[in-house]
Amino acid sequence: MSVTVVTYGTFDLFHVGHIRLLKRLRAMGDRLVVGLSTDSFNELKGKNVVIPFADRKEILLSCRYVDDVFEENTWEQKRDDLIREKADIFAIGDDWAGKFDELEDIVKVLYLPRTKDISTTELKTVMREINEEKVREAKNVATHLVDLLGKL
Ligand code: C2G
Repeated sequence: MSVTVVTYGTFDLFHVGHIRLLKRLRAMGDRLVVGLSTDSFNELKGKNVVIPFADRKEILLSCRYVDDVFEENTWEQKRDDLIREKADIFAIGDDWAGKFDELEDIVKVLYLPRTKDISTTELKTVMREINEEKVREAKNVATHLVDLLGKL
């Protein structure tokens, strides 16, 4: 009797928090299928994704824990997806705790602890800070050059 697990997410800037969740989900069954948020659905979710859907899908399909990926375009499609995929378990990070309990009549619903100290948002912040530092350095160099030229 094979056990299919289904989860959903954006998985932007793929990081260790994502991989640890997928690893745990895959260990719960024999097949893990991911509903991957499309770029348009991310706009609905209020998320500015860095990596486009096609690349995020390719990355997930390259992950040893993921067996298949389908598009997540709406909030309302989960029930149909779970039936189509013959899911036994719906599982997602506990930042969603309680949000999908209405699916309990067709699948086991689980909320797993998130990995601490890593998120796409934090990665974006670090990248922005690195970029701002580079801009400051470039401005300092430019100012120094102007000073030098002024002395010629
Ligand atoms: N996650 C995690 N630890 C982190 C970051 C993320 O366990 N440090 C988990 C999230 O809890 C989620 C999955 O990784 O289960 C994907 O995270 P996101 O891409 O942020 O997914 P989200 O935008 O929450 O999409 O309809 C459901 C939504 O599509 C879920």
